[in-house]
Amino acid sequence: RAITSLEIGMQAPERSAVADTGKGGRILLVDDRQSSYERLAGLLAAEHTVDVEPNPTEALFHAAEGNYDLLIVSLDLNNFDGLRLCSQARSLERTRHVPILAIADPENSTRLLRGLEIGVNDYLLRPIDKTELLARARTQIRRRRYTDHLRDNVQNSIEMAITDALTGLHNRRYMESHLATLAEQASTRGKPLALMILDIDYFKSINDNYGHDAGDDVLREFAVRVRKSIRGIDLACRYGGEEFVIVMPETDLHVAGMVAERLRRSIAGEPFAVHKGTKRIEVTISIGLTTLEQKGEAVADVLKRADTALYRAKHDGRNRVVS
Ligand code: GH3
Ligand code: MG
Ligand code: MG
Ligand code: MG
Repeated sequence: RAITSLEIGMQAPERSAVADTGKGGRILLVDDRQSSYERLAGLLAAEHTVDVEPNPTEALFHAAEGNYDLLIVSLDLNNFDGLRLCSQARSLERTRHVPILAIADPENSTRLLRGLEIGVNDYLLRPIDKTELLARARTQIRRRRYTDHLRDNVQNSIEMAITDALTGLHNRRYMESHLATLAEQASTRGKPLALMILDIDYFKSINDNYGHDAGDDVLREFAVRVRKSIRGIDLACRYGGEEFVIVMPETDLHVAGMVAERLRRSIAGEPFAVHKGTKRIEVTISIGLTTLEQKGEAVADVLKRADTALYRAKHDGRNRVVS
């Protein structure tokens, strides 16, 4: 357990309302010389929350678990190579993005050069000047928050581009970009691949009788039941308005038939709550099911075959699975 700044008698500053100043950060200070870390922690505590860890092996663990904005690492450790700690922090997924500020005695300045090569972001030479320490810490923390923010934005954009907003399932574009890959993998590995198209029966009359919002409720609840029926490696997407596609790798026609039938029953067997649960309506679906027939078969042909099976399911009376 790292020693907290509170334990060495300092007040943790507020985090709120200081976001763009680079203040209010969470700092892990790795230093095993007490006189040094007490002074540094004291200076930093004016603007940040500081945890001190004298044991570098422990420090790596805390850095990975602790969600820090900045690591300050002394390269003058008595019992460990601070550079090694920096390079380990750089190679771990959980600490890769945490900036490192290195501190060294002037006689250890060659280590600083090595540190910069392995990804240390900035450094300070002892004796440490308070203003400079705080300024450099703020700069790194600001940069860290900004790049985190950018990374989150990129993540969100990717997520939005591949997700259907109403149901949270994948969208058609994502399915189409992955189906070919899944089919190729199945072909080269000699494994089966099943694909089904599901279409809600008389969905238009649900909209007509209960309103468009009720229709949306049904689509959302339908997606929940789909998710419960499939495995993590299966790919479920909203293919069109009330039409869905499920791709099941390593699944033959027999097993896929059982999954489809279970799904059909999970829809027909339990009425759907709409209008905030004030009304419950019966819903059924029809499913067209097929598998990849030969190696290298075009996915368009597989989809077409599933669609033909779906058409027959509709024609034969709906609420059924046809393969
Ligand atoms: P079938 O049994 O032959 O499938 O009949 P159906 O009424 O389900 O089929 P049809 O394709 O005629 O109607 C689909 C309807 O789905 C028409 C469209 O207005 C509605 N729809 C499409 N997207 C949405 C949506 O996001 N929300 C709602 N509420 N309705 C939608
Ligand atoms: Mg239709
Ligand atoms: Mg329909
Ligand atoms: Mg339809």
